[in-house]
Amino acid sequence: MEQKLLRIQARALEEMAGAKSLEELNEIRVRYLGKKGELTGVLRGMGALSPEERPRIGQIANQVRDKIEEKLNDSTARLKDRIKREKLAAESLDITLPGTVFNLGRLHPLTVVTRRIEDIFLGLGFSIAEGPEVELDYYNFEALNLPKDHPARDMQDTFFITQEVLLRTHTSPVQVRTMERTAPALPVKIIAPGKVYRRDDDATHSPMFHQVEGLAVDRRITMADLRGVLQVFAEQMFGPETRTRFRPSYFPFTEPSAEVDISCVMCGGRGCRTCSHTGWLEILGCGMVHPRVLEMSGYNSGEVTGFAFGMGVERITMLKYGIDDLRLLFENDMRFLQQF
Ligand code: 2NL
Repeated sequence: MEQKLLRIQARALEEMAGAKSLEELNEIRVRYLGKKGELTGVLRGMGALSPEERPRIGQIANQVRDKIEEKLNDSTARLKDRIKREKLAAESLDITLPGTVFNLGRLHPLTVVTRRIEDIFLGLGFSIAEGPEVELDYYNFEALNLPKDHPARDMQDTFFITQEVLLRTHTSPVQVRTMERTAPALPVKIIAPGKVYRRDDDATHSPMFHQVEGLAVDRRITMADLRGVLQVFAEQMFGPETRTRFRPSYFPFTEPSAEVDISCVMCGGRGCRTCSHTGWLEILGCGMVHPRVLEMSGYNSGEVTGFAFGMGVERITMLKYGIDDLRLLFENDMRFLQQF
């Protein structure tokens, strides 16, 4: 009987070693340890043994059962582990790989400054107006008191599409269109930010650049209003210590006209390389809207007045951040852009 038990054990272990699936292992378990299994069969036959033999064979039978059980559990665990590892290896997605690094985007300095300008004028009660970059000669020039033969048209070398269609050289046409739509209602208080185009391309000029123009039309608008608005703008843009000064100038669409300087952002007005030792930096042009411009857009120049101004966003940006070369703003070099 002892021999029989040991042979069963040897055969069970051998079959287990060859098992290739969990199902096979389970079949082996049933075949040896199950209710109708081989080992169970042998144990039933123990009734025929003598009382002296019974405990010894009983002990051997228990050892054989324990051994088979232990090895079965062992094999099952090992097989489960192998199946898991094979499944992982077959997966196309390895979740332990380092993740993809996404670069965070940011706003271009010209966008940052345009938005800052917009915020300041929104705070002063202005609205934002927009219009086409491909314009009619009429809105870009004629309606601004620049007839076809006017020499001041040469001040802004123009990209023409046809005789009457061009790329706007300033955002003034947006303001003309707004006045035309609004007149005779009052007031008009708008800024017009956007791209403008001039046939210029060198170290200090780009054929495409950005402008923000402003316009206020109402009864009794004076140059004092213009002065006050631009002083607030300068302080909010460049700091509360910033001073401004107006110098007489000429634009065909304003009379009188002025150029506005701020005290130098680098030296505070004491004089340095940035301000050519004058203490002042030019930031924009402005004036009182020419009566003919008001009339052409539908306003009675005997009843209403207005002020207007225009600034280059590139110039403001360069002054605000101390950028010394205009071209840096258009090259899209990440080493430059990542500083903002
Ligand atoms: C500059 C000067 C200026 C204006 C723009 C304007 C617009 C209308 C009527 C009258 Cl609709 N004027 N715009 C006035 C004065 C100066 O821009 O140096 N810009 C960069």
